[in-house]
Amino acid sequence: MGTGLTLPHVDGEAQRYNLATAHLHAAVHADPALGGVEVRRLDLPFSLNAPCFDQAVVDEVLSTEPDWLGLSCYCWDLAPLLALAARVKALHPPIRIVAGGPSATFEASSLLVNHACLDAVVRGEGELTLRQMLLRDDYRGVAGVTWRDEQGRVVEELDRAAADLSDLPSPLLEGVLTPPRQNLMFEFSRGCIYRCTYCAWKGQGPGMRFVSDERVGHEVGWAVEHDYEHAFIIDSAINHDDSRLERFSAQIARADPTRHLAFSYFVNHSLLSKDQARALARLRPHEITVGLETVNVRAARAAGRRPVDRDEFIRAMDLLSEVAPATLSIMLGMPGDDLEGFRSTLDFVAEVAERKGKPRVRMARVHWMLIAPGSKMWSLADRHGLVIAQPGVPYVLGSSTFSRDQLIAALHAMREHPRSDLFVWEDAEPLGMLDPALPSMFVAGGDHIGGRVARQISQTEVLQAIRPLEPGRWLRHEWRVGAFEHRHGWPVVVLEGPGNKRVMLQIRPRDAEPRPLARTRRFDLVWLPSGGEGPEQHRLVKALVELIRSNE
Ligand code: B12
Ligand SMILES: C[S@@+](CC[C@H](N)C(=O)[O-])C[C@H]1O[C@@H](n2cnc3c(N)ncnc32)[C@H](O)[C@@H]1O
Ligand code: SF4
Repeated sequence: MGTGLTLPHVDGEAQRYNLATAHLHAAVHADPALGGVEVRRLDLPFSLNAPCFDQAVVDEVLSTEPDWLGLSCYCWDLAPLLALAARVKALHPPIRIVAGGPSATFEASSLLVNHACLDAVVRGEGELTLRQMLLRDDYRGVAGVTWRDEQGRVVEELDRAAADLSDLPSPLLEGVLTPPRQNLMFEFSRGCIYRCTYCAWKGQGPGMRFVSDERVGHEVGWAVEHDYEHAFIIDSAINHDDSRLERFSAQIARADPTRHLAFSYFVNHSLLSKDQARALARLRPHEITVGLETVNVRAARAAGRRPVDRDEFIRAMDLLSEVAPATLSIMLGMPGDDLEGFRSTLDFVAEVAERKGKPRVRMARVHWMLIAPGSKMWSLADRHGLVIAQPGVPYVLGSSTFSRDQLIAALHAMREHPRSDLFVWEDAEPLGMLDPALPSMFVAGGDHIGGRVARQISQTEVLQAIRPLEPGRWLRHEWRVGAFEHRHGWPVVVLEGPGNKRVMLQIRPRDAEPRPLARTRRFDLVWLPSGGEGPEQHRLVKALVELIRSNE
């Protein structure tokens, strides 16, 4: 089969990448029956400030000569991806364009009705569906797919049963993904035991599924071998199941006996026990996030969550403090919440933080409420008088209990709170939607959209930074400067050595990175993996950093 499949994913910012397309790539790669399918994942530069793709991107997609184009759609990139798809289809009509991801899953029919460029939408998990489509070289009749027939009618195939995660290959172990050093993500389970009304986190099917214990060990082993220092476990929480947590932490301890890797993950406070804390203590902690969300009973009820029992929460934080101080996460603008309720939540965070003994709270991340399409709250929006931002990220800009003015007052309450030092504001975007003067008052500090706006760095700036080096120039021991490359929107200086050895040093704007290899007056320098990082590469990268410093 000579099928080419191109999966564009967008990553115009610091360390982001699309994990979904890596999973899909791995699934195709590991299937011997799909040996003839060539998958190309394209990293498309994209900025949330100017969410569109230019002609160069269209050309890049077409240059891969794909038979299929797969779009991985989230609320922040759905519109630009659809516009891109329309242009690609116009220039190359035989291509079959398939959309997937959370922002396609729950709007499959309307997307097909409104976007003639789309041939099909894959609902939910994509690995098995995509494999089957490629095997048949057709989307018709494949479970999990919605498509449009020749008469323009939308056909919805049956839902696909959730996959057994032990049947799905790992993108890391399959060799199709080498994440940026600062952003290794592990997915050890899918699903959640809860059904918060505002969440569409794997809205399909109940319960949770886990990868095998061996897979946990192998992926952690891979990360240690590749000298990663940090991993983010994206699971809804890692302590939903006692015996699973016990086995899981034992696997990690075996695979990383020197605790080289630090972990960031979510825990569910209502399940924390002494035994769980002991199991968690085996993992070197980086950031342990606990969803407090709100202490307002009405808001919790509207969210479908059990109202927080303050004493129980405090006991859980006491236990967790033996492992590490937690990051609490709370939300602003929850349906049913109001200014007073939000203030009480801020006060409760401060109360927990001020408990004597080991520090309980590292910080509290404050998220601006958004209502995911496909969630229950999406269909209850009118009942709660929700004003939802559209298009793009569906932020709540007001509700029947929390007016727009009160939301602004809540921002001030946070800033003027005696423990304002605890609160890290995550989302800059909705501020400008409420009042154009607000963004300058509040700096978004989290790693979400607002915190990171990519400054472009030109080739001239790079040439100046590394002068007198330039592409083509020979160095000692048969090394030379290769052509500049671009990753995630920023330039990479490449050194090429004998035997295909490479050194890749990325130049990012200063303070774009939490922990770069080196920070100079103007830049954050990030050493990208290139398959071999021996002593020779260490020396070269160090010399490059020194050169950039001395040129400044
Ligand atoms: C990791 C993660 C992040 C990371 C990285 C995000 C990134 N840029 O990739 C961080 C922390 C930065 C983040 C931030 C945000 N996130 Co987030 N995040 C996730 C999380 C936990 C995992 C996503 C993931 O990679 N999963 C693993 C892959 C394998 O699963 P998947 O994405 O579902 O993909 C499968 C299918 O959807 C399908 N599929 C996907 N693409 C395609 C394409 C094709 C062609 C096919 C056939 C199938 C297919 O197949 C895949 C494999 O089965 C999800 C929740 C979840 N567990 O899904 C939320 C989630 C994606 N995030 C969400 C949101 C809203 C946000 C924020 C806007 C929140 C905020 N308030 O700031 C920000 C903004 C992101 C940005 N652009 O900057 C929502 C998205 C809702 C939507 N409809 O788009 C989710 C679903 C959580 C939720 N509340 O429901 N997030
Ligand atoms: C991405 S979730 C993952 C952790 C965990 N599964 C949870 O929800 O408790 C981390 C935090 O994001 C916030 N969050 C979740 N859904 C949200 C939504 N729809 N709008 C705004 N913030 C949200 C909550 O504060 C939550 O604790
Ligand atoms: S918001 Fe978090 S806890 Fe609630 S259902 Fe979604 S993943 Fe689970």
